[in-house]
Amino acid sequence: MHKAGFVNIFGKPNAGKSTLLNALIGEKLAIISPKVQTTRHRITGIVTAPEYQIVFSDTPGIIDPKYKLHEKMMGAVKSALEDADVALLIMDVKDNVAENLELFDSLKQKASCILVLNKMDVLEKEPLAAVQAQCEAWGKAKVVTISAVQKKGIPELLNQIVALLPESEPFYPDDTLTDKSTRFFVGEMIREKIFQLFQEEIPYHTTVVVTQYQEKQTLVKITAEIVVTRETQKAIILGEKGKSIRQIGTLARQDIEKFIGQKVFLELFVKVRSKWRDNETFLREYGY
Ligand code: GDP
Ligand code: K
Ligand code: MG
Repeated sequence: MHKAGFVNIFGKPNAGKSTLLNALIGEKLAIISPKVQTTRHRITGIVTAPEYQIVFSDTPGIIDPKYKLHEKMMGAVKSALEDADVALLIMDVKDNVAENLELFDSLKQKASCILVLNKMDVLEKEPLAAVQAQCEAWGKAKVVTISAVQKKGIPELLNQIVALLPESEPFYPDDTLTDKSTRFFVGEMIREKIFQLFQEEIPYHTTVVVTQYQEKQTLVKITAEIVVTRETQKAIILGEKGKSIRQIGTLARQDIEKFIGQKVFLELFVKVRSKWRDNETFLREYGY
């Protein structure tokens, strides 16, 4: 009997959803940062074994929308809520348990749920046992404790997921890793560097568009635009004598080369589009 299904990851910002997706897939598909709202899309990663296929989706953290981009982000969460066969409800073990359980209750998820307690590496044994007991008492999901960063508890989590999967033929050919394009991941890797290098509002006013992706004989030539909302932000992204944008370029290029397994020539430009986060046309053009 072959099993297959959609397994979607939900939780508060910074619970470790994207880190978990990468740990489950064994590849860095989703970008990670200590900042909230790093993930803006629903990102799919596919695990295929002889007996099963799991189509995982990482989702943006659940928030109250403040601008149109936020609405699109919560739209991605909603679609994932609707098509889940199994929902992974993930929380940081150090976060307020009651608050998380209340959030999970509010999702009114009809699929089978697994409550994933993440970041076990940051808690001592006894407080961790107390959190586990509180979550077991909730009674609405199996509880699995993991460390996504240290890849602890992942095989056990996979076993629990497979046990809940419906009987089905696979949805994708067995060598498929994701449904997003290489261009998409290239843009995300550049965006990740901006989340990691810049403070305060800059990352939240920024998006990245890959405008050229050309495979040459010995390398791939990539051009991308970093879009911001103000001239002052452009100046900060560029940095003194272009120092900051060179740093973004160097770090992003290393990640992209690792991802596609080829040498990369990366050219970056900065563009000001004052209201892109609230403009339907720009949002669509930028892939939201
Ligand atoms: P998301 O917003 O839910 O997608 O969370 P991320 O995957 O982007 O992670 C948010 C932060 O938590 C990052 O700084 C991660 O490195 C960190 N993090 C994720 N998983 C773990 C874990 O198992 N242990 C610890 N100590 N940190 C983690
Ligand atoms: K994050
Ligand atoms: Mg994320």
